[in-house]
Amino acid sequence: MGSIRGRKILNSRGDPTIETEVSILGKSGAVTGFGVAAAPSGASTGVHEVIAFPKGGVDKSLESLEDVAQELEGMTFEDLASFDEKCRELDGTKDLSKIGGNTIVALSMAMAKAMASISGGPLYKYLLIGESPRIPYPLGNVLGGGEHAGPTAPDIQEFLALPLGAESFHQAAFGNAKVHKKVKELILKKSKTFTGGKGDEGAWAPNLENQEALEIVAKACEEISEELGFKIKPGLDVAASSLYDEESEKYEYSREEESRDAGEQIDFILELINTYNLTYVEDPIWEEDFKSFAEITKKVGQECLICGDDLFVTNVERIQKGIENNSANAVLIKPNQIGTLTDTRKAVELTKKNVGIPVMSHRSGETPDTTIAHLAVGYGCPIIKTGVVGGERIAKLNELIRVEDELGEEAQMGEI
Ligand code: 2PG
Ligand code: MG
Repeated sequence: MGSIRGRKILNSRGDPTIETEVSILGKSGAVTGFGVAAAPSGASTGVHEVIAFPKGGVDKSLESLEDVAQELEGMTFEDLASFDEKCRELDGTKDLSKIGGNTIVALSMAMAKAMASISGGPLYKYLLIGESPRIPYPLGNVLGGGEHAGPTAPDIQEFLALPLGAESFHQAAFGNAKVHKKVKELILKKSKTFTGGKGDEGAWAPNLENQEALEIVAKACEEISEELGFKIKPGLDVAASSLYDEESEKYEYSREEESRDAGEQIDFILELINTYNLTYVEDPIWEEDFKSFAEITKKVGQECLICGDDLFVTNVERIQKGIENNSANAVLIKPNQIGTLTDTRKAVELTKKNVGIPVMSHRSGETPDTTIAHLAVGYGCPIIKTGVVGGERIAKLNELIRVEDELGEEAQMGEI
């Protein structure tokens, strides 16, 4: 291969992250392939995720990257899997704490792009699983709180819209944008002092209680569904690990000053699903309780997607444990939780075979990098969670509009 370079860039929160460039040289010594990619970062990270950056942060990662670059220079790689394996080997730790999971994921993504550029086709084609690409439905948060917003916002992290009735990605993305606007209108009716503040992912962050917020989002979905003539349904990312207090063994809702034990949390979530006709609930239970997850999944059947994020952290061993317990019927897929695209692909394949729906996802701290848009299409994930508005969010949405446009007649939405 040719050269590897890295640099410290800004993410959407104004924090530093890493961008890497990979070039591949042909036999004549000329550059034949090139790719550049940046790593995202989470605020509500699962404890079982790989370590994003080693002690010393992005600067330390950049130092390690120089050593990695020296090691890899002159080596050739048949495919992305062998490159990813070599990167893991160079780190040498299971949690990638030496080089940093974010550095390795940025390298893996840049290498995939470089290899795709040699093949002459788009990234999703190079990464394709199965016969044909699939366009995902966009799942986007229109209102939010938790770790992504200030202390007076709701405790629940994300109130989401999922336009499952849309016929195309284009229609679906604009549908979500309309719901986002409608939500602001409805918040203003309820909360006269609302300033239009937003959380990390562009969702409105009002001073409202959890159920007031959900009521607004459900109403907005209903009104916009009626206006547009296709179904947009509400969903939630409870991010319950951030609410759970291991000492009291309770979920602490500070907005309503309520504490719920495991049984009460299960009942509360089931009540929300029934009352608001929710189609998607992510992390309703904290990251170590596979059994309570399973109770909810069993009770909702096929009516609602119960998705594990912090529970699974895109890790095949944890997904396997979820399969043994029947914990969920969907898995959130975040490449930087596990470190390489090869590992990400394995998580998607295992999910499709034994769990249900893989949901490709952004992080709350993002850059305009569009890799996950291609991963969703190539890996055939029927849903992508990537926000509704904001430059770093629409970068992915607009890329998917482009892909859908390029595919023309061939464009098929994923199956749910
Ligand atoms: C989540 C994500 C993305 P974070 O919990 O699903 O919305 O948030 O990146 O902060 O983990
Ligand atoms: Mg989540």
